[in-house]
Amino acid sequence: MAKAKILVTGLVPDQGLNELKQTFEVFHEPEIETRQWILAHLGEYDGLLLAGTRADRELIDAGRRLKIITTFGVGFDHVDIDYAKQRGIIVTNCPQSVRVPTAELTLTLLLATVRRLHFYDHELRLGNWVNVAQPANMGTSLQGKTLGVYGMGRIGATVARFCRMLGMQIIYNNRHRVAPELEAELAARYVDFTTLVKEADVLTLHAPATPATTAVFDAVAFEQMKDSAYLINTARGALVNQDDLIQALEEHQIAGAGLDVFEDEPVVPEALTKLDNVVLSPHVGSGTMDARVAMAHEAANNLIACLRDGRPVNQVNK
Ligand code: 8YV
Repeated sequence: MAKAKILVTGLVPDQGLNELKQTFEVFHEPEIETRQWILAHLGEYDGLLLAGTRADRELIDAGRRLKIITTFGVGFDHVDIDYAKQRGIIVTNCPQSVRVPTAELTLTLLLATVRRLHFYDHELRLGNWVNVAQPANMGTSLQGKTLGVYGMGRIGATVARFCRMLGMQIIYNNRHRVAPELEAELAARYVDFTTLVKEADVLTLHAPATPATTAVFDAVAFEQMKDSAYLINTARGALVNQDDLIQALEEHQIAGAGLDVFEDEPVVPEALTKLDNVVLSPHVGSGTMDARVAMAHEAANNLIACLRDGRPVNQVNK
C-alpha cells in the first residue's frame, strides 16, 4: 500500500519528525512553502502539520484528499474546525508539549512585571541607578497575594502550582469547576468573573480565543480591577480589548501588564511600547528548542495515531 503523504508547513524542527518520516512520505521545505504554494499543492496530501498559516475555508477546500490537520501548538483559533468537520477532516492539537513552557513564560513575565525588571534594566542601561527607597520606584511582593486564573486548563493549573510555591492564594474562573482534587491541591477557590477581576492582585489569562472569550477584559473589567493589580496574558490577544487596556495602563487604573500576545500580531501598538509599567514579548510561550521539538513529536504522533492506527488522539472537532 502506498504511504500516506504528509505536508509539514512552517518552521517545525526536523529533530521531532523522524518517526513521521519513517512512517509516511513527508514533504517539509519551509523556504518554498508560501501560502500560494500550499494552496496549489495541498490537494496531493492526506495529512497536514500546520504552522505559520491559517486553515481557513480556502485552505481546507484546497485539501481535497485531506483526512487530518494537526496544529503545531495547543491553540486552534487559526483553524476553521467546524468547516473541517463538515468536510470530514479531523483536527487535532498539541496540548501536552506547550503546557510547561507556556507556564514558565507566564511566570517569567509575571515576576518581571511585578518586580519591574524591564524598568530597572532600561534605567541602568541609561546610566541611572534607580533609588528603590523611593516608593514610586518599588515593585510588588507576591507572597500572600491573590492570583486570579482565567481559564483553569492544563496551563492555568501549572501556573497556579508555580504561584502556590511563591505563597500566593489562588482564585479562578472557568467554563466549569475543575475536579475537587485539583481544587484541593491548589487550595483554589472557584469564583464568578466579576469576583475574579475584583479580588485578583495578579490576573493571568489562560483561556482559548472563542466568541465567548473575545474582549472579556475590557474597560468595565479594568475599572473593577484593583489599581494595584497586574494583568498577564500569554493566551491570546483576542481576550483583551487592547485599546481599553492601553487606556487603563496610561491612566494607572491598573498597575501594569505582562503581554506575550496581542490583538493583531505581529502589530504591537506604539502606545504600549511607551509605557514603563508593561513588559512585552513576541508570542514566545513555546519559544524554546525543547518545546518546539516536543511539539513536533506530539503533532507527528497525532498524524500517526490517525492515519496509521485509525485511532485519532487530541481531536478538537468531534
Ligand atoms: C505556538 C501557541 O507556539 O500553542 C499555542 O497555541 O500559541 C504557541 O505556543 C504557536 O501557535 C506557534 O505554532
